Amino acid sequence: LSLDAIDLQDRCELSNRTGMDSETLKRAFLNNLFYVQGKFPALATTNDYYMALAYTVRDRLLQRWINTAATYTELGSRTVAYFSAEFLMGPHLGNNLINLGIYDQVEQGMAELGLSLDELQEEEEEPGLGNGGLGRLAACYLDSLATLDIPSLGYGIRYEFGIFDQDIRDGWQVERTDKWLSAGNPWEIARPEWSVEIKLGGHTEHYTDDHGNYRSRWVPDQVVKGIPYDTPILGYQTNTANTLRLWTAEAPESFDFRSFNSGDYLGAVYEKMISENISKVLYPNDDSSQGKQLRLTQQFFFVSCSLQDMIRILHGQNLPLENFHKKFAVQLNDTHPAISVVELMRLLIDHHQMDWEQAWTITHQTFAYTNHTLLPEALERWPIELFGSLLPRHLELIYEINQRFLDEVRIKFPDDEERMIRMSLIDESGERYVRMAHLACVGSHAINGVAALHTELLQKDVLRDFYEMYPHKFTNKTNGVTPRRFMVLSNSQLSKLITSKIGDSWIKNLKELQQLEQFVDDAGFQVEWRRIKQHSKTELATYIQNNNNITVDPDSLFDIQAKRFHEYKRQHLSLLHIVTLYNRIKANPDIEITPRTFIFGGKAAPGYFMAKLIIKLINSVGNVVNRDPDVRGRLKVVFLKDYNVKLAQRIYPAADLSEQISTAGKEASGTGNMKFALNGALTIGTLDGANVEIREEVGEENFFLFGLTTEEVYHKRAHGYRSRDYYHTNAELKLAIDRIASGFFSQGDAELFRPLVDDLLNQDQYFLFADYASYIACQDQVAAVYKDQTKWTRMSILNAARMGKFSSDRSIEDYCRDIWKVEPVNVELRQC
Ligand code: B1H
Repeated sequence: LSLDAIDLQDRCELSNRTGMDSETLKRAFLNNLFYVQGKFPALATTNDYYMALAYTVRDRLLQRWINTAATYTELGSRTVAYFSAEFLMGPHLGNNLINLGIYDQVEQGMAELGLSLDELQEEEEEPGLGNGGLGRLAACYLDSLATLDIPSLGYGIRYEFGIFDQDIRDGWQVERTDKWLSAGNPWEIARPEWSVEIKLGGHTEHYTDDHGNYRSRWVPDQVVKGIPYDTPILGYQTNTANTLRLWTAEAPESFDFRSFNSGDYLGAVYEKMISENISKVLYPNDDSSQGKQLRLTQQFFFVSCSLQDMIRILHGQNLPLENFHKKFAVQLNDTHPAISVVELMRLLIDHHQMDWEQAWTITHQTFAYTNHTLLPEALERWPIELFGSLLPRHLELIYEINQRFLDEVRIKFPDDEERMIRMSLIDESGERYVRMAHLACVGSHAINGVAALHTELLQKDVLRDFYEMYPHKFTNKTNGVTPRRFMVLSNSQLSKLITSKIGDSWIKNLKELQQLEQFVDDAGFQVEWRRIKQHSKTELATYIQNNNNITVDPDSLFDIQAKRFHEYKRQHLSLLHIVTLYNRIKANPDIEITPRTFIFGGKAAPGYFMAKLIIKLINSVGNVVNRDPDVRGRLKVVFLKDYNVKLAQRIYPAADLSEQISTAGKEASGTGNMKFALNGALTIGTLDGANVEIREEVGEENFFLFGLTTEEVYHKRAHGYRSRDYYHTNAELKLAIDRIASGFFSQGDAELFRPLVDDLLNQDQYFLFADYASYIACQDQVAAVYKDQTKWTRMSILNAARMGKFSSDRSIEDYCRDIWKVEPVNVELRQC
């Protein structure tokens, strides 16, 4: 017997590892239960069954994965590398079943074995390697890249602890570590043979080489090893399976040896521990940067691993280094991987003896930068001291890049010293900092925002100087979401209804949803649409009963805000609405009111006091409102703990109303807004982020708009905004604030919420008071429309039907065409 003695195809069939019919799948599943889990049914746990099924699915992925890799290697295909510190993938099992096209077979097969596929999916610990929108966007983009057959790699960090698990105790958020790997991860394969070494710290040396050239080298004082773990990313109804490659940090063996020989055993173990800290934990801040050395180390670690890996791939395909930018298009997901620009320069110049000009041409043609935020606190800057002590060679290179860049600025804008100071890669206004956004702009050939309004504001404001310098680099790329996970998988009933009417090609071409418009006045279709929404609401109601022990009425309006907690997102504006409705009932218990269930979900950064206080206030208000007999169950307030991808998939289908109420000019895009509307929720929202485009698409008559515009916010801020004036002139607002301040919701404790109340009365930097009246009036209108179920259903159908633009497939097509210049590559199944 030799390796190629048996025909490869025979080998697959013999081993039952590729067949997709229900009988073969069942047999493979039982095989895996025996040979992988070492269990038989009498002793098997739910986790054993989950693992057996996961391996059954993985075998089917591997066949496609190997074919994909073989195809790309042979063709030397141009490849997108998506660099991101976060990938918020969500559970893999269900999504892979959908993309393989075997969900229904497997569900049936499991049922025949007496198992519930839902329960097995519930068993999967999701990889929460991201905070919120930015990480989830990266995951949606990987799905779309594979679905569109674009050769691509996701590069990031395999955090041992992802985003913390959230518990609620006495109404407060409590964090628990996320041990997502503890039951093993059947979806990844370690590739220790492709490990790379990373240098850190130390100093630089300068010398003249044999050819008389002036050269530099980096003498580090620490070396760590990066080990890649690969996860296949299968596209929908295609053979393309791309790779998500995440790096784990370990101490190199050689390092242990050195200390061993010197007898310092404990020292060696300590070094090992320090090295392994690098990929230990995800920083849990969304939309704000923490200037910690470990964070910069993480960024440099995964970027250097990835670039070295790409050079290995290039060499493996016998391509010269000069072709780096032809082989690879690298997208920088915000500035977290922006150090790439300098690291690639260093690798080309110091390791591969390239001259500066050529290295720079390759580098800036390789990278493109996506900005995700306008918030000043999220713009990354590193103190020069810290930066230089960790990356001494990179600091030298940054000075050089900066000098050449400022020379360019001087030529384009002579005698404009102010501009040079503003644009420098180094902030010298006080303590000196490296400005990562400036580095990303200078080192990239393309710069984009994530919604039309956001890109416009970047050009007018945050990156204005760079826009004036390089107008050709700027484009908008409005975010999108994958309809596979957020419709087909999570809302199967609605998906099946849609498919029964217009066929299933909308799943790959979301614009086709528009065809639903022909059924908008079809009474039978409306009934079905409503029945499915009602079904999803009932399921969520059961979840709430089980998890919160609160009974909610599925006939009430489900008003949902699910996203990270941040003052700019204004969860507390919704709270002011709740308290206002409650006050109306207390003043007049028989008042006519549309029954509502207010549902909140989301995590606060552990160090963000105000966000945590808002969570506490929601729970405190809920405790009072939910129990007050005067309310007669017409209002319910629910905080769903531990909002994550899994829970999001339950929530979107059950929403009637989607709260997208950030202060205008603050939310770069939002993507939850898209998932809600796609699932037939109506939006109440401000003219912020992608809300603007959603409203344009669904029609202003199908969108509940309120609040100040960005310009009005700017204007008010510039002319001295005084929130207290609104408090004194709006009686309902005053009553709501007074109730909170009085301790009414905190058992008489008037201190508890004082920081929040004081901030609103004295600062209110997010303009809640200025938007309050408009918000309440808009909510009253929502309540009135909801009473007309036919009208509401019509609006709901039109929302879903007009969401085609917001598929991540459309976003990815835009990136491919305008930025990456990359074409699809068809993968055929040849072998396994
Ligand atoms: C977004 C972040 C972010 N913008 C820093 N910025 C982080 C910044 O760990 N950090 O240091 C983590 C995340 N996240 C979000 O990106 C925007 O707020 C959303 O509006 C947008 O939809 C999303 C995707 O573009």
